[in-house]
Amino acid sequence: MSDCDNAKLPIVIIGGGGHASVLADILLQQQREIVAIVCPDDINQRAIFSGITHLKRDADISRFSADSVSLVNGIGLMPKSSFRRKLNETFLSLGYRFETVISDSAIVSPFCRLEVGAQILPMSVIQAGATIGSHSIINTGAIVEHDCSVGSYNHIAPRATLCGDVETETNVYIGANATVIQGISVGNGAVVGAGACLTRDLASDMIAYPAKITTK
Ligand code: JB3
Repeated sequence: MSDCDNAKLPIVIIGGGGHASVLADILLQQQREIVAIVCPDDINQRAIFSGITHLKRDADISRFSADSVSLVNGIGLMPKSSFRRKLNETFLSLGYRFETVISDSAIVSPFCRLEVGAQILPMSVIQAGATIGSHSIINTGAIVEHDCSVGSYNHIAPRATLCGDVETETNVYIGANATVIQGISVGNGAVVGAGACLTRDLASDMIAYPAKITTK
């Protein structure tokens, strides 16, 4: 099912905002050791991080050797943003590995494939035959139906639904509560707006907006 190795290394989380807090919550419930949160800003207002060492610079990650920790990128991927990917590529080039995070409440078919660094958040569903590309986020309550192929560095936002056989390329953003009907392809860097219903293929870098509802 997963490309991740099962060595339970201590975790370093990059980022200290909302997405990082959700990932920390999943990992702490799974009794994983989080040895540091790396974030330039104050994290004291988030109780979930209390007691965890706070490092302020990404360069501080080098205090841990690449083979002694597993990294979790806690910076969320927003439309057209490449920051999350750049950070990953920097640390991958230094020999670090990224943890595949799977919430205990997600429903993940044993017949799907999760590539390394994927983040599968609470109550999401990944059905048989689906593939989730490396470093993609399947956010809370999202549904990836049978035989979908989600590319790398995607964000499938909360409660979005990919019906069967949908294919997304790299760096795709599917907004909250959007629906992509069966068999549709979504190109690199494309965005499906929150609440939209995509019924035809979407080319690279295009944006699909939700239909406007007009009332008299
Ligand atoms: O849609 C949902 C459910 N969640 C969104 C998530 C996927 O993406 C959420 O609503 C946010 O819009 C976004 O969450 P994220 O990335 O956690 O955003 P924010 O809460 O603004 O936190 C960003 C964190 O990254 C902050 O703690 C920043 O200090 C930190 N940060 C910024 N630049 C950095 C850097 N951290 C590191 N390590 N290095 C940086 O260069």
